[in-house]
Amino acid sequence: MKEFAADPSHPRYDSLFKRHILEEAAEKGMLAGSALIAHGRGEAYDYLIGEQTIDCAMRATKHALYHLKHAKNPVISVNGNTTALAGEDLLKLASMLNCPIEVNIFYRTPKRMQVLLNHLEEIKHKNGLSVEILGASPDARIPGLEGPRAKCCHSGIFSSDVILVPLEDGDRCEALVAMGKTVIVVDLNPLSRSAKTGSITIVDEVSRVAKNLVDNFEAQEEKLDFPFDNDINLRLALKHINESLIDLSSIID
Ligand code: PTJ
Repeated sequence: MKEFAADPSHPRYDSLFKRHILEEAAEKGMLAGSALIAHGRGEAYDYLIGEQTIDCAMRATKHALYHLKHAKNPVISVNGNTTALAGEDLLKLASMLNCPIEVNIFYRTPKRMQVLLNHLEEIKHKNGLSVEILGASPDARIPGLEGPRAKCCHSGIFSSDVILVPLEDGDRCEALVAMGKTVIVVDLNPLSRSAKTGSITIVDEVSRVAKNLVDNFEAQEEKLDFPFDNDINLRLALKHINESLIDLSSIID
């Protein structure tokens, strides 16, 4: 990794570090042209959320983990931003779940696909993990979508019953739900179409979510004794944002 100038004592260190990771990923050709714009939108919401995992996000994370652990064919789908920010923890999660990870990008080019697949292979070997990394040879299509964004792998996304798909496009999210899958979305924007369409939406930053999923994997209770309603959970995230805006405005004279 190239030298990163900010000191860990800097109050915005975490945020600056994520930007640094994405700048490097962009230089390697991992990201879509609009990836940094998407990240900036996420950053704005994260600022309002307080750059922390809020209670409703942890509740959604625990439900997501429960569904992933009890799935017949779970799969983790990753795009450019997700691979750069959370690739390592999501590979660890795939290894724990014994499921494949599939590179599936919205702005698909053969070159980006190859760079992302190589990046994941490198992390996999560095960590000594045994995970099937899919995406190189798509052999199925997501019904209801046109063009290259419909491409997927039959043994991965197509056949999955539960899919973890962070930072997903609204159309594709709808198409995956229409296939009857439990679709676990990660999106800092509780108002996005994906957030509203997903079966379980985790309103949290993707690298925090990936770490929480790995850290809670062993401790996860076998039965969840509280019900989960995605609409209610999204309203709780918006309520948190509203309340923090009121708190923030009270400190300005
Ligand atoms: O790699 P590709 O080709 O699949 O493209 C990936 C992007 C993200 C560029 C593409 O899917 C895209 O344009 O996404 P959108 O429609 O801008 O949506 C991205 C959503 O993710 C927005 O609602 C952001 O608020 C949210 N977001 C951005 N960064 C993060 C995030 N959510 C969680 N963690 C983040 N780090």
